Amino acid sequence: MKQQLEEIRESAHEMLAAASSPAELEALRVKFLGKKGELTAILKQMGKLSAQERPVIGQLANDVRSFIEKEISDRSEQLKAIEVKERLEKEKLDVTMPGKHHILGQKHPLSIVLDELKEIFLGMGFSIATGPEVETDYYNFQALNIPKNHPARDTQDTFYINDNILLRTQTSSVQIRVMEKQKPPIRVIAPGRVYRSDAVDATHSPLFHQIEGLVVDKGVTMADLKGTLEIFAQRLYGKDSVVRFRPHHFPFTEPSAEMDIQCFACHGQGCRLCKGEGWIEILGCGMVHPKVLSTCGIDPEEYSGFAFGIGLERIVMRRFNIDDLRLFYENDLRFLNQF
Ligand code: 2NL
Repeated sequence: MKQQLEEIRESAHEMLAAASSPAELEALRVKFLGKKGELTAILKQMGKLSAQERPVIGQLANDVRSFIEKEISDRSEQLKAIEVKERLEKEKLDVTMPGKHHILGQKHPLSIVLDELKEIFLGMGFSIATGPEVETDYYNFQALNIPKNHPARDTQDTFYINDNILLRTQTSSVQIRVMEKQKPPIRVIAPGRVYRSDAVDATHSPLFHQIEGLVVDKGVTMADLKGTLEIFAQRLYGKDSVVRFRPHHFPFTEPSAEMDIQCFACHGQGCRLCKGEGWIEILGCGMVHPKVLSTCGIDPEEYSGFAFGIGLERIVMRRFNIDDLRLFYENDLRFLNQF
């Protein structure tokens, strides 16, 4: 029996040292110390021993039990320490590593000026309206008093998708949708991309940007148009800016005009910037044609309105002295980083 106990001690020592998980340790505890374990099995045979042998073997059995219990708890501590060490190793973080530097982008020159224009009109009580770039013939042309066969519809200029669907050639279509849905008073601007089938060169692009504006209410007159657009010009180009209105023609406004600003380089004398004219064209405008109002369900006897259209690219080119439109769309960082 003494030898059996020594063997149990020996094999427990070996197996515990090899155990590599808490589950394995628990299995070994049951194997050696459990109710049906090896040590218990020996103790059950103590009755067969003589009175002199019993305390000696009993003492030995207790020693073996304490020995195994201690080995189990030691090994358990060891395994925990190993686990912590492995986790620390895996989650190691070097806080002295240098940070990653991201290259920051910046506003596109078109966006810089567009945001400025929006801010000016928002400050005058306008709201911003948007709409689809793929439009129907009705919203892009018919509702704007541009009938079939009108030269403005020339297939040379318009990207048709089919007989009825096209890429919008101005953002007026957005304002037609506003007038259909909303009762006057209306005060909106419609900024966005527009499309014309132009060959690309320094001053032409099949995609460009426009801001149109529309005001409809009772008693709106040409004086409101002139006052609003003059203040707009002065906010954009400075308090001392001088503007003039020249008669023009658009199918969707009557009367129609173009607004020029006196050249800020030569004050009207004529120079390279204004090509000797003394004046620079800024926008087209006019009183909304009665036919356009009634097409949208607004009674032209009760209401009147004015509208205007501004080409964004030309304004930005003059602002930053950019001589080629293509630079706006090529996304060359050497260009974009200058703004
Ligand atoms: C230009 C001329 C203009 C409008 C756009 C407009 C819109 C509606 C009704 C009437 Cl819904 N008119 N828009 C009016 C006059 C001129 O744009 O040269 N743009 C660059």
